[in-house]
Amino acid sequence: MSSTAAAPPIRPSDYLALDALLSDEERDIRDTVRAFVRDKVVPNVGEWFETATVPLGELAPELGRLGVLGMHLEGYGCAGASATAYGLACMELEAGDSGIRSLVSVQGSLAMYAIWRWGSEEQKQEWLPRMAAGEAIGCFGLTEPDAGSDPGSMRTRARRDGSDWILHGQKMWITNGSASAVAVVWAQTEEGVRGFLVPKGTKGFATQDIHRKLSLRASITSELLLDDVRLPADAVLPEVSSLKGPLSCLNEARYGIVWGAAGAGRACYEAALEYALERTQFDRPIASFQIQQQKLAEMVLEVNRATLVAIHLGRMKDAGTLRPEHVSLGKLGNVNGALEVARSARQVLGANGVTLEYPVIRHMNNLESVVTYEGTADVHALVIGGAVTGIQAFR
Ligand code: TGC
Ligand code: FAD
Repeated sequence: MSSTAAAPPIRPSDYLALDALLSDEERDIRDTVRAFVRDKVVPNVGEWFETATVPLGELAPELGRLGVLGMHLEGYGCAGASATAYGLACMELEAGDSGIRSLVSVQGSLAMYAIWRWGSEEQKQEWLPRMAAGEAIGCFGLTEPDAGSDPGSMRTRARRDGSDWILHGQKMWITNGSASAVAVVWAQTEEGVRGFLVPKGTKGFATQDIHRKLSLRASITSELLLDDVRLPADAVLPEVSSLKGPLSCLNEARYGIVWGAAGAGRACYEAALEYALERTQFDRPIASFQIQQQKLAEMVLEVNRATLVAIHLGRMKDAGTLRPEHVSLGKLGNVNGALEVARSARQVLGANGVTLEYPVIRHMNNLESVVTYEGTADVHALVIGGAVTGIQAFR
């Protein structure tokens, strides 16, 4: 190996020089979202988390103007960006807070994607432009009190009544629920699982927020109560009548989480590195102690590993070769990895690590939801196990 110029120094913020794997356009998009998060999210999110509020009325239109709502969808006011660009946006949003990435994921990858992929032209025209602009918020109702990992056991039912539908049941743990202008609700019917668009204010439809969460506090989580809700024939998503409908949306959102978790992990690593260099004990910065350096080495390793996986899956998605089993590997590895980084970073910060003055414990607590929603770590392990053994172990 010969070299004429000195190698550039390692950059702690980009150890493996992964920036070089991105195009100029991708870096521009990433930097734009990063600046938004730095200016609008980071200064406020500690307070939102503490008070369990999030100013969705202001944030959603701002995110719409930023172009990240339904960013990877084509037409209807959506940006039509590549999967990799969308992933980079998710990474930056979640480096701010998982709740903000959740808002964007649920809006774009779950509610909007369901309409975009399985809706009628009229439904798309009615909802997608307003949702892309952040003028209408959407939610995605799949989980129920007794049907979480096994959505096929859902009890919410819809039956035909003349040309109308009557929808009855309950959905649980629904992000953005009470703030939504439209709920995408999945229900059993005689024809299989179907999706229904339920506008806010429809008679018989109510929401109730879930309180006392110690995770994802800068995010609204609600129950949806559907008491014989009468809906017109055109409320049903016409193009799907099986569990494939909601599961196809989950593939999109889980893909965003692969990137988002890498962002949350990065934020924790950067906070720990900065703190370790500044904090002095025994007359030396704690970064000079081997035990702390080992923690930082493992953090930077994990953040770079997760980012590489995300970029690879992004390239596969853009090439049309990404499969749900690949997404499961990314979600399982990157969320578990981010949790390890967050827990280790929290220790580096000592007592300061338990306060909201620093981002670490907020990320750590958020990631406890991220590891559970969109398929628990166990569910994704079983998807991967099924793929490598050929034996399905869910039942
Ligand atoms: P199974 O019998 O295997 O399949 C039923 C039908 O679905 C199709 N299918 C898929 N289609 C698209 N993508 C996938 N990943 C798919 N997996 C299966 C399959 O081909 C079949 O189609 P058809 O037409 O033949 O009927 O389904 P199963 O009942 O055995 O379930 C498999 C399992 C366990 C993997 C699935 O149920 C699952 O993923 N469970 C986890 C549930 C989950 O992730 N819920 C998330 C709710 S939403 C949420 O958490 C939002 S959080 C907020 C945020 O994102 O920020
Ligand atoms: P369960 O399915 O009851 O699982 C309990 C435990 O059993 C887990 O450890 C699980 O891994 C394990 N387990 C289950 N089945 C198996 C098996 N076959 N083999 C081995 N272990 C198994 N849902 C929505 O529809 N829309 C939303 O917007 C939404 N937002 C959410 C926001 C937050 C903050 C949270 C926390 C959840 C949200 N969810 C949402 C719900 C989420 O998707 C579910 O919590 C998740 O799918 C798991 O379901 P569960 O909580 O009922 O756990």
